[in-house]
Amino acid sequence: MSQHATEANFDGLVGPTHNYAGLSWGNVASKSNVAATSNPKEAALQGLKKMKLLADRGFVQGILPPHERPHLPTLRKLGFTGSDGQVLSAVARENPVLLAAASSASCMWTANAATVSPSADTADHRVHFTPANLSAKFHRSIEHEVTGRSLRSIFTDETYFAHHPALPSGSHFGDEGAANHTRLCGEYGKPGVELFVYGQQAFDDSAPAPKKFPARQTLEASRAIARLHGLSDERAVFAQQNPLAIDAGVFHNDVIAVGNGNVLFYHDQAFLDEERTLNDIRTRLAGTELKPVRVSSDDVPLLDAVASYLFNSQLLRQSDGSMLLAVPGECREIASVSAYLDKLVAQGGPISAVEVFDVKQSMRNGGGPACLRLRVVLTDDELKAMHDGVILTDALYERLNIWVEGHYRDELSQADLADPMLLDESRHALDELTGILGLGSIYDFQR
Ligand code: SUG
Repeated sequence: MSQHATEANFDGLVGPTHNYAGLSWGNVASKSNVAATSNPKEAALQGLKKMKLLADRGFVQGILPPHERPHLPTLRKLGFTGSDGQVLSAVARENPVLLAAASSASCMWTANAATVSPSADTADHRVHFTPANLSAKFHRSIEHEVTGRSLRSIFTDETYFAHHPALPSGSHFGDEGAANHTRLCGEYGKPGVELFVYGQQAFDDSAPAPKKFPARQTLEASRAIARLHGLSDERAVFAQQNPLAIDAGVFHNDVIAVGNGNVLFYHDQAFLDEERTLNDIRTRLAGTELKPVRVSSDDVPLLDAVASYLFNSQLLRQSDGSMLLAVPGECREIASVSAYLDKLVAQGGPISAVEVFDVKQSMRNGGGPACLRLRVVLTDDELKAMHDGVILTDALYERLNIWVEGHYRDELSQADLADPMLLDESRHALDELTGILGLGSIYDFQR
């Protein structure tokens, strides 16, 4: 028995401490913009505008709130003591990079918030959520607890929703969430195939692995998520990412591939074994024809794909069944990619339209349109059961624009992170936000 279901996108609202700290080795944009001055206000408004444009086109658009940053409880766990102001000045003096890590607004990239399996795929027919442990980077490893709280306060009803804690931390079970997870299907409400892409096998030293940059997702983590979510062998495919792509800056699979419905848009360098990956999907998609849209290196060299974030576009199924590709503005600045996009639309394949979004503030840290959203497929009953205060309406959009204008700075440097006023401003802003979104007390400072 299947029910009508919808794909909802939950975007991370950019937090007041959005900054460029160069924290992500292997993520080219993060490293190349280290110590640039950021504009948190513009970043948040760019994100909201993307959400609004998609909501106006009829897509269900939700919001996940930013986290409390700088995160004083983390700094206290690491031995800093005294008042909040004393903690901030001590860490700024002793280890400014640690202060930046505890201040990162990185939870905005909600493609890394969790892995979500729709109820049509799971053994108990509930929607399953596992926040990603994000073990590969310290600044991201402190996200999963509050992410879990947010998800539980939005998807509370246990009749419909099941929540798991993040996997054990440590590199063996490194898990980066939906950025390495793609669901392919016919109709959203019918059972689909969940493609888990991993960078390396943690317990097998002899298996292929990247040589230069870290592989953040392990096969062992992907398998654990599939087990926890109750996915049978018919519902899950595990494929290794091409190590060469990781070494070229593809730190998540969503920088080189994106799928939706029966369409998989990917670069010829995405997978270690392309043929097997496609075959494994096809055999499980019984009754639904997979439509691969393969981009060759001749059309778009791997480095152009990384620089433009072509594959970090959102692939959205429109009401008439055609696919819209929501690309970052950088795609129109790189000649090979721009020419490819024109060809893509002209050739009359499954992707019929391209729309450009300006998310430059996020892009400078390696986060494109697809990084900024977590997809959750929900049946009509599940949609009714979730907390609707986080769904973007015209009124909420207006309210959040005013909230950003009132609380956010338009300039933030690394030195500013030690300013105790910034901590105060952020806490005030977030306290008001949980009220606006009706989320209850999800932050440590509220407890
Ligand atoms: O984890 N950047 C993020 C970007 C995440 C992009 N997400 C997806 N591809 N789904 C990361 O590397 C940079 C922060 C800094 O350097 O200040 C950062 O965390």
